[in-house]
Amino acid sequence: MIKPKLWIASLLLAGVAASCDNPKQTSRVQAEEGDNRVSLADSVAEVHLDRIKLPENFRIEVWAAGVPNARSLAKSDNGVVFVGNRQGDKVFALLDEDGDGKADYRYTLAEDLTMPNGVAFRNGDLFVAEVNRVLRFRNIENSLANPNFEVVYDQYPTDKHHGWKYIAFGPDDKLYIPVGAPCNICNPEKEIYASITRIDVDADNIEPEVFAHGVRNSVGFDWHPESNELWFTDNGRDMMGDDVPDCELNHAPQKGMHFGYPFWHSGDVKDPEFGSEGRSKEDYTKPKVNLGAHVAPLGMRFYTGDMFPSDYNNTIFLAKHGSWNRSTKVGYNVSTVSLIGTDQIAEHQVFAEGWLDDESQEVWGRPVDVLQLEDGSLLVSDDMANCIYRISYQD
Ligand SMILES: [Ca+2]
Ligand SMILES: [Ca+2]
Repeated sequence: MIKPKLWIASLLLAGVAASCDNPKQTSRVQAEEGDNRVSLADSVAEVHLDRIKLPENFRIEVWAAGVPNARSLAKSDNGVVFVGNRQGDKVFALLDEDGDGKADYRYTLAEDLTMPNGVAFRNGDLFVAEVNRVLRFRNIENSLANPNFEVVYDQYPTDKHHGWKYIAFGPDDKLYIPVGAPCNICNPEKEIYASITRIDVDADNIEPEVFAHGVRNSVGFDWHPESNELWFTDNGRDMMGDDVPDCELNHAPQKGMHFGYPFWHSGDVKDPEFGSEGRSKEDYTKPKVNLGAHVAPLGMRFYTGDMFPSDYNNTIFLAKHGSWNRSTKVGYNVSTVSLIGTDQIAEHQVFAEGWLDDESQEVWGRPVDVLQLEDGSLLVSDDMANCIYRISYQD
């Protein structure tokens, strides 16, 4: 009989051996040929990676070039990466078949969709959110070359203003779907606007339930790995000047909280048009972090991988897409927010920057979403440079 200690040691050895054979993210899905498949072998991204500044021992490479308007990211259990579009009309699947840390194939899963920005994967199925519809691609890993979808729900508002959606499954197995305010600033009558909703995708009669109120336009969220509580980014209103109000990182530990829009912004900025219609600022939930005005925080995820130094455990990585209406551009980076425990903020800082040249104001790329691969490296999508980066760490 093997002694327990030896038994554990042999398990560990087996783990090490497996990770040596397979040092990077390998997709365990076969790259079937199909009319909707293109090879990415010769795709080149117009990027300036030499300008990207990262903390010591981190490295950035292009993981996939030739991904038009690459927006939200999701990953299947077996390593297929899905990519949504906002300005485009397509949804893509990317496959790194040989596991060398670069995607080899791109499948177009659907086209002629309306702002299919949101992607989420659960139990073998891919879910895609357009402006008013949620689509389901069953058994997607085995149907990349001949994908089919069914419409799960099509009764979300059709407003395109802030109508593109980020989606993700919560710990409660419900699909969380924001509905942005259909304007820069307004107080819509219908409760569903300026909210984060959730639906049970398997219900017979789907009825969105409002989970969080007073959210202007969230395009990124995740649940803390230990508390299982929701954290989300929110984009602040425009036309109040260069520095007001801040975009937000919020924490919603339970259903029914109100985050201030359209009455209060970034905790204590009273809206000049709608502020007097609301209650006092204490009656609304303040942001956990004011992220800066006009930085446009989009995708965010908690880091749970083994590759980065342990300081990064449960740290939030968030993509700042960058300003469009500020006299001097800001954002255009990937930032981190580290926590003490599960709900106190330790630090908010820039992690990767260089897509914007502060001096010349030249911009060559815009981070949109972040996604951790199985090996602990981090993908970052860029809808301007039409590519996906991979950030890795080595001592
Ligand atoms: Ca590859
Ligand atoms: Ca708010």
